[in-house]
Amino acid sequence: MTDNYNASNIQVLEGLDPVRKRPGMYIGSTDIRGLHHLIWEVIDNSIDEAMAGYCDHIIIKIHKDGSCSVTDNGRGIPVEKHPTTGISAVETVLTVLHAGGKFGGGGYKVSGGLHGVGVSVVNALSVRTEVTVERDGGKYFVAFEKGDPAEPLKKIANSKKNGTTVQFWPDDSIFETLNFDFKTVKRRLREQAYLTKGITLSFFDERKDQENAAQFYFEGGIRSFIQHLNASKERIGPIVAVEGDMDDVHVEVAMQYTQSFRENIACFTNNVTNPEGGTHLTGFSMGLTRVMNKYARENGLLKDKDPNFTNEDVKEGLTVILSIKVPDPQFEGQTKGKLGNSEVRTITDRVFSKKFIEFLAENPNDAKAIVNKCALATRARLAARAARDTVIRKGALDGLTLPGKLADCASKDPNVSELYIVEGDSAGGSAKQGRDRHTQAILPLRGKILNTENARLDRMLANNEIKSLVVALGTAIGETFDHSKLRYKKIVIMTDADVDGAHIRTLLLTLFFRHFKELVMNGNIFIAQPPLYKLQKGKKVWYTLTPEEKDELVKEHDIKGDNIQRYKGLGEMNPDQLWETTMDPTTRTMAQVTVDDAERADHIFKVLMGDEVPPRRKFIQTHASSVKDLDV
Ligand code: 0RA
Repeated sequence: MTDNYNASNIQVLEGLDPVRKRPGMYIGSTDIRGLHHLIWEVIDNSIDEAMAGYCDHIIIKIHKDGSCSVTDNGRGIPVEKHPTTGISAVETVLTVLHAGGKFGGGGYKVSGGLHGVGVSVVNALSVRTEVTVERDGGKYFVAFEKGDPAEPLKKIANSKKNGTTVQFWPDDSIFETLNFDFKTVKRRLREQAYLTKGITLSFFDERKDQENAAQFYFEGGIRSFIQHLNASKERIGPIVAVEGDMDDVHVEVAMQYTQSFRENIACFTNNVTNPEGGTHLTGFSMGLTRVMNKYARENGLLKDKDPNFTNEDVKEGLTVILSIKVPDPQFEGQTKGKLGNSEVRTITDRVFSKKFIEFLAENPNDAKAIVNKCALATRARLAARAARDTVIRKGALDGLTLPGKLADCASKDPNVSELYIVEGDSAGGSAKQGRDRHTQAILPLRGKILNTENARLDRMLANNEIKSLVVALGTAIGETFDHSKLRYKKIVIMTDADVDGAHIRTLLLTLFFRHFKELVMNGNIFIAQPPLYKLQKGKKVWYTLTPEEKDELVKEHDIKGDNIQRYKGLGEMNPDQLWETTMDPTTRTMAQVTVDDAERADHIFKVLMGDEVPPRRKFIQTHASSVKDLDV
């Protein structure tokens, strides 16, 4: 136990007013994602307590009244008075921005980093927050409203236990929705349970009639995570799991090769995902490539004439969980999704390489299987490059010749330019006439495009629809991809609101996700939302996106049958209508495509693009796409 850790370790920084004024600054947004951020924040605090070794069970409840509570069996937040503020430590932690055990040293060795805005932010954004602490032989209670003290801390009972419960009621004047999503929370808890070996996470959703509950405990930690991720794949060799410490940094890696073409690497720092990787990933990749080449050469598996494996070759088909714990994480990148600590590169490389070399030496048969897989990747890469070079030599990707059917915009400034990818020639025609020629380019696609889920580059570039798109984007593709050459800041997928349209949209999303992931990560991809209905009464016209909206308007304005038109496709709209309803930047609604979670996206794309038809159909019908609504 850390006896010398008490109320004086908690530093005082700032009040809570700014949080209610600009919630987005603290939790990203006030939509469903921001709402979930509140739960993550509270859970992260308990997980921190678990990582510090004081807690092994966390119970998360969504209550009937929409509130959420998180209970842990940790030490309990200290309840004695704080020397500078004169209020208790628990009240300080809840009412002062950035106050918490993590700040000021001497507290936890590591903490969640990105999400570490502090539980005070949750308090500020909730109409009520109640905290119950059990420690020092007592049970204590304190309550807040919108971040302000409501009921002072008092002892309410004796207790021999230790632990903390935080229950909060999110503020409906701040959040667009208060409806926590069972599946989102469950997915997060599963992930956290994998990352924190030996912890039990219990989840109860009491809102529904039928009980919704889940419990996670993984003895194997990230090794179990790999097992889960590779469950439906053809595996090569066993799961390799290594772990070690260096200079206060703890490194854990679990990995396994599969027959797939793709790499699937998830990185975490202090249990927070780093979708954009960072120095730990660089260190791991460098170590992996170097060790593989050395082993293959020393054991005659690579001959003198053979070129070295590239980084890409050794990662093909590899599933990896890379999880590190570092005392002072620095995050970079637009979305703070990338670890920046430079010392972590060498540390990850050394810790991983040392253990991986031992594994190869002790398991020669597995080593051979893995090296053979890499050699196969090299051959495939060289063949694909040769094929692509031929394609390029024939002028296919000649950046200078934009495809004939592209109606480009006049502006050459990517920041104001938009590319509309439109299903079918007739809709393409309407879009060309209706658009703002200065900023909007139109690329009509004929029919279905190639499914790129499992296609190699050479085959993709042999497909005319894809080739046109790649040339229009300007970024090139594969190794030569260059985001700075993107010709349009917004790329808008505009397809019909029927099953065929959904299919084409999915094929395009697969293409972007698999081969232009940076565009998705950067928020360049959008989905147009053409209306389903046109209603008319006298001179008044309404367009609606959903049947529900239509029904409401029909009732409200007493509109009779003849004046309701249902659009079956974009082609039915004349150019003016298409402009007015779907393309006019001042009135249109578009959905921005985001990748929330690489694992989830990987799964979704597998379901959508794999060979099994029933799950795909069901998915398309229920979700349409993984998008977030956004007025642009
Ligand atoms: C600071 C110091 C100590 C515990 C905590 C914070 C703590 C915070 C949370 C938030 C949720 N659950 C928590 N559990 C513990 C402990 C100081 C000591 O006992 O020496």
